[in-house]
Amino acid sequence: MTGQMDHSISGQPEIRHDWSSAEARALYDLPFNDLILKAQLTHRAYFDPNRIQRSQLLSIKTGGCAEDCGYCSQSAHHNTGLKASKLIEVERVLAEARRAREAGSTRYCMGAAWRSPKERDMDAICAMVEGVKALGMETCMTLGMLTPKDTIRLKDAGLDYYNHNIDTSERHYDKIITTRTFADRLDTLANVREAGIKVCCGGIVGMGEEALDRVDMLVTLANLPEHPESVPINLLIPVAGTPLENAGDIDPIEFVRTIAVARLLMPASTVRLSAGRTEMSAEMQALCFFAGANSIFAGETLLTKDNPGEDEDASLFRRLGLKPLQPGEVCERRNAESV
Ligand code: SAM
Ligand code: DTB
Ligand code: SF4
Repeated sequence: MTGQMDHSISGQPEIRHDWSSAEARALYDLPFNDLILKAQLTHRAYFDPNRIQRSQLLSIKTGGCAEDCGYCSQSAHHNTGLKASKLIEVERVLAEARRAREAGSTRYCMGAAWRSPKERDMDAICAMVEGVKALGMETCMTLGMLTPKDTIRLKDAGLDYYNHNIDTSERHYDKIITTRTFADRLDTLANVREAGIKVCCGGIVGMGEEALDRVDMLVTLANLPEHPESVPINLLIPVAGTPLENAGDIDPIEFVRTIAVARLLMPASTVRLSAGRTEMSAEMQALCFFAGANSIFAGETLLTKDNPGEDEDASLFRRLGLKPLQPGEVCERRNAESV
C-alpha cells in the first residue's frame, strides 16, 4: 500500500496540524481500496468501528435569513417557497427533544436561520440549552456568527457543541456565499473554542467544486489549533430556487473519498454522514461508515429537508450490524490525547 502511516508511541496514527494540501491530495487520490482500508485502520485505532452516534436536528427559527448561501432553502435572497417563521417556544423545543431522546438520539442540535443571534433572543436560546441539557442530552446550537460575549453566555447555559461550517475551500467560498467571508467563519470558530465549547465544523460536497477544494476544506479544518470534535460532511441537497439547484451530480465515490480523507486527517474526531442520505443507497452509506463516518443525523427531517427516518435507519443498522450509541454514552475516543 502506498503512503506509510505515521504512528505515535501509543500505536495510534498521529494527530497532526501541519497537513500540506499536496499530502492530503495524495491520500485523496490513492487507489480506492488502499484509501478506505487506511481510513478504516485509522478509525479502529480511535473508535469502536461498529458504534454510531445519532444527533437530532430541529429548526428553531426558519427562513428569512439575511445571508445569501447559494445552497440554502432559508436564505431571503432566494425564492424557494419556504415559509419564514419566528423563534419557536422553549416548551415546544423541549417536547421535541424528549421525543428525540426516546428515539435514541444522544445529542440535540438546534438551528436558527440567522446571520447572528440578537441580544433579545439570547434568554430564550439559553433556556433551550438549559432545558435540553436537563433531559440528559448533549446540546448543540447553530445560530450563525457569534461574538465572544455570546459564546460565554452559551457556555454558561451548558452548551456542549456549536456548529458553524466552513462549507468549502477558501478558494471556492465566494462562489457560494458573498455576505460573509471565510475569515468571518474562522473568527466565530475561534470564539467558540475560546469559550470552551466543542466545535462542530464541516462542509458540503457537490457544489460544483473541484476535488482539490474538498481536500483543502479538510486541510483547513485539520490545521486548526485543535481539530473540530465533530466534522459534518453534507451532500448537497439541491433546492429549487437556489443558485445551486442545478449544481449537478457528484460521483458517490468522490463523496466516500472525502469521508476517508476527513477520517485520516482528523483521526479522533467524529465524522458525521450528514445531509443528503435520502439520495444515498444503503451500499453507499455502508462505504461511508467503512471509510470512517461514525455519526448521522436521525429523524425524518433535517432543518427543512427530508432525512431517511427511524425505521429506515434501524433497518440499515441491522443489516450492517451497527449499534447506535445510547443516551448517556459518549462517543469514545480511545486513549485520545489532546487533539
Ligand atoms: N444559519 C446557520 C449557519 O449557516 O451558520 C445555521 C444553519 S445552516 C442551515 C447549517 C449548515 O447546513 C450549513 O452551513 C450547510 O453546511 C448545511 N446545509 C444547509 N443547506 C444545505 C443543503 N441544501 N444541502 C446540504 N447541506 C446544507
Ligand atoms: C450540518 O452540517 N448539517 C446540518 C447541521 N449541520 C445544522 C444541516 C443540514 C441542512 C440540510 C438542509 C435543510 O434541512 O434545510
Ligand atoms: Fe442563513 Fe445558515 Fe442558510 Fe446561510 S446556511 S442562508 S446563514 S440559514
